[in-house]
Amino acid sequence: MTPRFELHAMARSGPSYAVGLMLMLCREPFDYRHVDLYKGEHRAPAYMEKNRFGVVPTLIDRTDGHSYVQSASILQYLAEVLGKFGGGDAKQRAEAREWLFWCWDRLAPNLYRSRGMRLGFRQFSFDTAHMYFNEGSSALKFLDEQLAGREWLVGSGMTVADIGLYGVIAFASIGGFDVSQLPNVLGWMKRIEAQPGFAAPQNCLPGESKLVAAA
Ligand SMILES: N[C@@H](CCC(=O)N[C@@H](CS)C(=O)NCC(=O)O)C(=O)O
Repeated sequence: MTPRFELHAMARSGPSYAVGLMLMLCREPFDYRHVDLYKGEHRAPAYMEKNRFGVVPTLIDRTDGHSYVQSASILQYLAEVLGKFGGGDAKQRAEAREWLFWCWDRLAPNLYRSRGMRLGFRQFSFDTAHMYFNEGSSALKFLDEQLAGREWLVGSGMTVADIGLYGVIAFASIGGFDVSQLPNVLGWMKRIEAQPGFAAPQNCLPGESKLVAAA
């Protein structure tokens, strides 16, 4: 059977991973289309028609063919239409959104820029690199404090807030961040990793296009 969703993404991209992980945790099969950023496929007119921002990921819902973009928004869309990991009520859904907004404000840019520099994709002056690293470290420390005495970021179960932030933090070590020094973050990560359907980045999205990548 043709799966409902088609994910256009790249395996080593954190926001792509977060959406792939959500689909796996929801046990939702999806077709996977590899977008080769190195070849500039994300800037090709056909792709830009699906994603005006020219970035991965893009999720197509074949119910009506609409393209959904921006990983945090995609996670919330999936939570809504699949009825999973959205939060128990309107307040919890708002809280999950707050964490996702915070993630793309304070956490993800600092972690990804530090990672991009280490991998040689981005070049920054010493001071700028230092600023991204310090701000990323402060965001992780804040998260560790917020998780003290809590199992999940929102309410008493896993939500898209946990999945979205996990997708970013799973790549933190490549940026030079040491989460082993953050006991509450570490425990929270282990709880996510223990969920049925969980897949680590290397097992979640393939390096090439694949039909029905998840079952
Ligand atoms: N906020 C966006 C970030 C997407 C993003 O920056 N993706 C990167 C890969 S990790 C990308 O496509 N970069 C290509 C570019 O910026 O040209 C999301 O969450 O979807």
